[in-house]
Amino acid sequence: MLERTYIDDVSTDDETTTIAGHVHDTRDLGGILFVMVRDRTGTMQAVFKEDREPDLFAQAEELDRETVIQLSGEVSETDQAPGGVELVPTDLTIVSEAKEAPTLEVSKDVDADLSTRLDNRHLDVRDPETRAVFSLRSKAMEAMKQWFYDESFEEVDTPALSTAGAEGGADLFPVVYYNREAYLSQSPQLYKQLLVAAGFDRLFEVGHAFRAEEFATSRHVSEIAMFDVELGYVEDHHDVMDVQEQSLRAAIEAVQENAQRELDLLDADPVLPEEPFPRLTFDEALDILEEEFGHFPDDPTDLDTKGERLLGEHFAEQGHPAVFVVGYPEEKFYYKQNVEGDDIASRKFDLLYRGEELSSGGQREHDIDRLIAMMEQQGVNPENFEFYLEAFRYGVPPHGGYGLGIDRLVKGLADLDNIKEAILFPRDPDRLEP
Ligand code: ATP
Ligand code: AMO
Repeated sequence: MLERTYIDDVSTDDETTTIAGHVHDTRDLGGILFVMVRDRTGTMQAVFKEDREPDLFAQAEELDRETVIQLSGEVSETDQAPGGVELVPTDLTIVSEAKEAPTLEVSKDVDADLSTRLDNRHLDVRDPETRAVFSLRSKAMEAMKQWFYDESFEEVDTPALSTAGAEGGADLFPVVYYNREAYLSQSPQLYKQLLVAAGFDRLFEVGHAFRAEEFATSRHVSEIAMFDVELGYVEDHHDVMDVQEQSLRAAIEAVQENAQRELDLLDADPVLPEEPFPRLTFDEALDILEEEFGHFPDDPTDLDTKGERLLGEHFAEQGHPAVFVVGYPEEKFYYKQNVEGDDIASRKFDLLYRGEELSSGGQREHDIDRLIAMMEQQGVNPENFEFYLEAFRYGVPPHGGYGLGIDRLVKGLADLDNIKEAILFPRDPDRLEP
């Protein structure tokens, strides 16, 4: 490996150090040249003085932005450098020269529109603010996964190619699979349940789900990073919400602890109150929308985008960015519905975070007769789901789970306007590259 210390790890206690990274920017004051070097942890100023090191100065004067260099020298404390430290180099190595000026500004505060940024994503992610989104994302996912490992969940991998869609027949991407048609997975839903039926008990999967939806919103994409969870032996959907709430808290706390630099760069502050997330029924949600806002969703069996936003505003005022809405009517066949004694239509919940749906989940129907009846009622042909139903002919623990949109989570944590900013190479109906 090339010798180097990450910029974030350089301290004034070090007399000398070696850093490596891209030339972020240069400033020539005549006889004194400042070179900002950028690595994935931050930027650091290096100062070259003509009278002290004329050869080195001449070499540094030739540096183009985005050239990769390695610098060794003395670490010096100064109020005048961003970060309070600067490097006085004694050695400069050009590792890889930038052959052209970047077509997208990396170092200047020039806002390109999102589409241009995404077209030039390899340059766009060089921008420290954009880069911070992905370092935040990695830290959030690390913490989230760790919570599940600590709670004795196992990580699984289910196929991305299959013959049936879990979320209904529409919105599937067909692919040519040898001599027949297959589909990209919309959700690992059916496999999660098969595994819990088989005794896996507590599992999670970080995977991709594909939805061929026509959309033009700031919170939909065609390829979604999904954090899926399933657990057995639940009493009801509240056990599932507990897991969702606790793991989200752990992820957000870890981000606040370990990603302060990223949050500062993004000017984001994802706080959660100590009190539990409110859990309101679907009917209560509709009542709030009607009474507080005079709003009636067009489809009375679902919350619309505006309804979610208004509920978000309502609860944000009470200090709650995260709210569960429980008991949506007319849901997919796999949710437990019409349970005797329940005052809700189903045991399905959505978690709204900052006024947008972040996850959906609930308790599943584990009785095969009720499951088949539910499929028939919803116009789903049970014969197409034989591989799934088969598992329910043997013992199946009561179970539940949820799917959380990782991209939406990052959008919320980093306070981004558009979900695509949270994805390195997003896919939408008009974008299949880069
Ligand atoms: P599902 O309801 O299938 O779980 P989802 O997880 O994609 O869908 P959202 O998209 O957040 O959830 O659905 C909530 C609301 O978002 C919908 O009631 C609708 O108002 C809006 N919405 C959903 N899909 C689209 C779309 N393709 N274009 C515009 N708005 C949409
Ligand atoms: P659902 O279809 O609600 O549930 O998806 C779960 C979560 O995935 C995210 N999401 C999306 N994000 C971006 N673009 C999209 N087009 C998109 N569609 C969904 C959302 C959503 O809350 N099988 C169930 C989960 C379960 O019950 O376990 C499912 O897939 O954040």
